[in-house]
Amino acid sequence: MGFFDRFKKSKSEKADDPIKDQAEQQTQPVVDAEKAEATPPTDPAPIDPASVETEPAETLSADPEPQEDGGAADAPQESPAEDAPDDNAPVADVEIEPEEETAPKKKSWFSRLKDGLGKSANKITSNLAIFGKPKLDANDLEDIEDALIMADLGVAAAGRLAAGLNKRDFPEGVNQDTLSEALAEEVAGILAPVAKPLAINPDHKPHVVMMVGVNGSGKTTTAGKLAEQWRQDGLKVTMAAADTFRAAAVEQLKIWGERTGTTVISGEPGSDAAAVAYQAYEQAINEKADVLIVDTAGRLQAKKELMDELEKICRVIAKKDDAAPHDRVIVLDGTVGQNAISQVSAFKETAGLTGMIVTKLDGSARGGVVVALAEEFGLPIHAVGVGEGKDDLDAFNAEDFGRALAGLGAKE
Ligand SMILES: Nc1nc2c(ncn2[C@@H]2O[C@H](COP(=O)(O)OP(=O)(O)OP(=O)(O)O)[C@@H](O)[C@H]2O)c(=O)[nH]1
Ligand SMILES: [Mg+2]
Repeated sequence: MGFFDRFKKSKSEKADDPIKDQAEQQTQPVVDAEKAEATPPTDPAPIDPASVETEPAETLSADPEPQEDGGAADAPQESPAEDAPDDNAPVADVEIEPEEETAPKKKSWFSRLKDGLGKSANKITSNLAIFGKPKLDANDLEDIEDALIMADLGVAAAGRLAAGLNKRDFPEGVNQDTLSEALAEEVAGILAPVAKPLAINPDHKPHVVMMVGVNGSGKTTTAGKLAEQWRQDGLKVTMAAADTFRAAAVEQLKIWGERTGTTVISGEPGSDAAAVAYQAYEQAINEKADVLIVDTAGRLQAKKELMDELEKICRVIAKKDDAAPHDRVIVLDGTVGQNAISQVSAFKETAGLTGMIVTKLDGSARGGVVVALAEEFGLPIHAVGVGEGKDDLDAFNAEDFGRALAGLGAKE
């Protein structure tokens, strides 16, 4: 059973469980770096055993080394995109599904994706009111292209989609339905080559997945969601808290570790992120973990020294296995629109990205950017996030996305 099917199945069985409530739930022990059999890396400064965290991080409330990019941490939800438009749905305003007691049944994955992309779909379909024509003319095509650009699909993809529509016959004439169906198919055609689930290679023990991205894009939450998914697959998952800038980041990952039954390895806030990642890798190897997820700190793509740190993490991890980190996944906030393009460009250069995950598509008016990303980079899109719960991540499905973006129902 594939990622998508499995999630469809599991979603109907499970209720949402926002992380905010998790702190109150019973906790499971978390393994600290202290327990790792540490062979300090030669490249980064080795972790001083005395600095390795032995106490719960609640005492460490201040940022030992505040992030220069202003990404600090207390406001991770804020979009870093300066050009984000007013119609962005702030995370705080996103309606979270009610708890189990009040939610008799969770919506299907497709309905949630369709709801999430509803604003983008409206932007497109409200501009496609073409009725009763036998075929599309040049003006129609121009209007369609404009509507797609306004819905964040980007100039290149919009042009390609309009050209694709231009080549089509409409035996039943052009109307809202036939045009939406055709558009959904054209969009799916662009997305299909990049819709690739994040596959764990069993020959890698562990398979190392590094999460990167700008502040607040959803890295830690997505790490937790992936841990849950892989744990459900029967894999042994370890997570490394390589966001050492702030104590709250470590705590946040530990909560995800508790709620997903996953080991979390952390160093002391302020310690060298590369050293923590290396030590976690060693421990994961020793414990025969199947997957190691390395959660890194958010960083603005323009800050060179912070981007250099990512290179260092990769370099140090590669000392154990040339091919590691095996996946370097950028997590993108789906509400930032075209800014996602420049984020991918910068991180691709520094971290050698292997794939993307787009979050916060619930309530984003800018989900069309996923098509622009596919057209621009051709990098795999592994999954999309539509909520804060541990089950709110699913494999990226080109056909579903195309239909939801065109405002259509699921394919029968
Ligand atoms: N609505 C919604 N919220 C999400 C989604 N993914 C993450 N969030 C929320 O976005 C906020 C930021 O998520 P984090 O996972 O902390 O982001 P991050 O990239 O780790 O942030 P930094 O470590 O500060 O860079 C949190 O409030 C998450 O609950 C999603 O798919 N939908
Ligand atoms: Mg984080």
